[in-house]
Amino acid sequence: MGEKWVLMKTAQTPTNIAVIKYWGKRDETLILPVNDSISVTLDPAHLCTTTTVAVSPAFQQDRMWLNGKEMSLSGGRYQNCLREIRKRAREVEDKEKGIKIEKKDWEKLHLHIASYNNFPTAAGLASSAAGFACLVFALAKLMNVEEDESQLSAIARQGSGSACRSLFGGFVKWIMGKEEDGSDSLAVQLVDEKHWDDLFIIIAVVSSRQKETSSTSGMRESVETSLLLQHRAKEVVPKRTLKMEEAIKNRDFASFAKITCADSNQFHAVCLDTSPPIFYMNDTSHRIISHVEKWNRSEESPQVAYTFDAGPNAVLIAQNRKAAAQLLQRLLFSFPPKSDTDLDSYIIGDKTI
Ligand code: 2P0
Repeated sequence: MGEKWVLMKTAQTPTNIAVIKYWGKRDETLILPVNDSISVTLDPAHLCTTTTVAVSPAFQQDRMWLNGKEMSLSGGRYQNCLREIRKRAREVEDKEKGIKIEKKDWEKLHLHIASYNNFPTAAGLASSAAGFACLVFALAKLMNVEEDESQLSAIARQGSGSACRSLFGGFVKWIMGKEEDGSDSLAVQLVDEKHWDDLFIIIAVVSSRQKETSSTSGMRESVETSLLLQHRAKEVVPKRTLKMEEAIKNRDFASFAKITCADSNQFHAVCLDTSPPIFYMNDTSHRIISHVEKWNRSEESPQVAYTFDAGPNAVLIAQNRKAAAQLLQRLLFSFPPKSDTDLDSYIIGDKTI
């Protein structure tokens, strides 16, 4: 091998929004959850991470830049992902460039990684989900890894739990698994993105500031102190997951909305049941919930589902385009952006208003 070449691959991965939430680990190092979760992957054009990975004999060490700023790769999560993917690297040949990397070369070659998010990092918009999924997928392409998306999801999971669900489009289930080594804790696609394509998602960015309690430490405290979490993981989620799968399969929006809202509310109840309590939602988030609940009750069947992750931003899933237009009209009237309602903006498809 000469010293002058660089081989690169780029991947783009959308974020996902859980409709049955993951909250709590049974193994912190392997990132094994206490319950199954289900999510919807957003359209790849929006809220996504783009990652370019490069390899060259000229690189002296592994390095990574996030949104143009260099960051450390020394953390266990990055190291675990890099180790697992390197283990599976195979021979790569680019005849045009005259490059041949043998399987054994990957151990001594270093990587440069450049990653961009097109949405606020760590504001409860699941940036780590898209980030680790994209990193693992891009590296798998670069290193000619044979494993399928589900097997790759078990590697992405070791970067960030929710990342395993971003390897697929459509609706995705993260099966918690039973094995101690985590080999069966992986994501599977329930239905693809075409199955229910009239759903319309609007995100109300209540605040784009960084959240105070990270998901990782928040869920650790919940596992240690919340009795509600135990009940949720053992009794509630197993039944709810089956009902949600049924609702998704049948495109039954009424049932889908009911379960989605209930699960978001229970996740935030677990946060309140944690000692000391964790407050991810704020007054504006609560007012959005009241507004949607009131509207849904005034109609024959629910028009919109809401769900909130580890932050105050509302993810609103409308039944169809017409419901989304009505929702937007209502939101803009009651929660105008950049006003004293403390709401930053709305993200609708590829537009921010
Ligand atoms: C989810 N969240 O299912 C839940 C709902 C936030 C609320 O997954 O420690 O960033 O990296 O595994 O994946 C956020 O947790 O946590 C999350 P780690 P992650 O989407």
